[in-house]
Amino acid sequence: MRGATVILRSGPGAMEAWYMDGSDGDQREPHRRDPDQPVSLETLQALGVFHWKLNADIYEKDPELERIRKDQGYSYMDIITIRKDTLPNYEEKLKMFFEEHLHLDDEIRYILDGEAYFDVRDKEERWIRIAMTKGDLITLPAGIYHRFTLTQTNFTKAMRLFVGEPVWKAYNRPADHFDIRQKYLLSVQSCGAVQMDG
Ligand code: KMT
Ligand code: NI
Repeated sequence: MRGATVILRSGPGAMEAWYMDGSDGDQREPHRRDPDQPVSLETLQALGVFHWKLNADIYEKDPELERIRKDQGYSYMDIITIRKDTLPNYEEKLKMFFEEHLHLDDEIRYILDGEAYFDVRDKEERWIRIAMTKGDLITLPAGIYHRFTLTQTNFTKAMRLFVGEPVWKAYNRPADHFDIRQKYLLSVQSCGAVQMDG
């Protein structure tokens, strides 16, 4: 059961998320609204987005990570370092990652170093920016529209996890004809939780 082991955290050190302003300009900037409009972990959960905070310093033999991988069936993992001098076709890949897209499977990423933003669409199509720093593990459900960018530090090292043989194929929006997209929409509709920060 995916949500069963989620630990809700608040206060300093918690993963932060906020509604984005609509401005153009550098995708690596925070794009917070003025005044700031934070988004809670509960709101993210209602969208099917789950989060764990782990100790990335011990990722190579972390019993908590092992337990999550076992519980969730994340049999596959690799590590991607996104930085100009280490990633082949860096510019092209970053451009691709920032195109609004979905996958037919969950996207699971664990930030081992550096930082990154994952943007997800909420039910009203607004962009929520999720600020990921070292130790944040996130799961985006299959069928959710999202995108990825580096921050102004231009560096992240991330573990990619997957259930079984990985499929990285991204379908750029519009991709509403996929069953998984319709299934996703139904799954968020049935969550009738009251949102305090929407
Ligand atoms: C995706 O599909 O959005 C990505 O793989 C993002 C980059 S991996 C840290
Ligand atoms: Ni993706």
